[in-house]
Amino acid sequence: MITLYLAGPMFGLPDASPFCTKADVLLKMSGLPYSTAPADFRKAPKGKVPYFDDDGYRFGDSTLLRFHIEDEYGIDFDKGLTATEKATAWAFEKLAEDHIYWAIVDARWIDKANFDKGPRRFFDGLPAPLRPFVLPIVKRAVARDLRGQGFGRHAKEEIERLTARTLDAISARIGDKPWLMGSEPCSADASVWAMVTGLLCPHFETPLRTAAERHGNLTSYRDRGLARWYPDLALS
Ligand SMILES: N[C@@H](CCC(=O)N[C@@H](CS)C(=O)NCC(=O)O)C(=O)O
Repeated sequence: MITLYLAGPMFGLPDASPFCTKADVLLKMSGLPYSTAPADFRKAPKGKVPYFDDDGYRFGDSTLLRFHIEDEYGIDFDKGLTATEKATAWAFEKLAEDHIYWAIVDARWIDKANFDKGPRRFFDGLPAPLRPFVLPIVKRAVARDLRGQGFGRHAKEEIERLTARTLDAISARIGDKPWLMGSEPCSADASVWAMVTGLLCPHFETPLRTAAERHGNLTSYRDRGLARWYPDLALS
């Protein structure tokens, strides 16, 4: 049986990490039995969350989880999609992961007010005397990753413009359909939904959250996924 190692629910979200949410949604979509456990970064095969164990086979990366479920359990997340539709779904998934994810990281880690009510809480479990040493190290590592990805080199307005264009594209792709590619969720919805829901999180004030809220079909997409996968979660 698969065990999914997660960051855990926080900020009114299914998980503090959109990639953990994506993995959890993929497993819910698969219908396979699975269990969840708190992640320990020191044990993460790739130093990131989520990571997984399937009867002793440990691996990391949410997309590799999808491949593992498809290969080992014969589940087709994209059943009924044409090759062109699958290509479109894949491109939207990777677009969300390259733009929305990093816009979330920027908004939560670099903006001081959001950091104080958000990621700073990840360190609450550390002994207080250690926090002044550990926090700056981790913040520097996140800023370095943002720079490596590219968003960390942009002005705020540039990040907002790039990501707003991505939100426009996702909104246009969904249109008046319930899901990205049609009447049922496909593999890409696990990721796009997790990213959109993370960006729309009411706990954080960001211009991009406001931009996303202007798209009525993105907020109803968020609500549709919550009702389907997390009916007990009150987003606050
Ligand atoms: N490609 C990975 C990305 C996972 C990822 O970036 N996870 C973040 C949390 S949302 C993380 O563990 N960051 C810690 C780090 O980069 O050191 C996946 O799809 O699982």
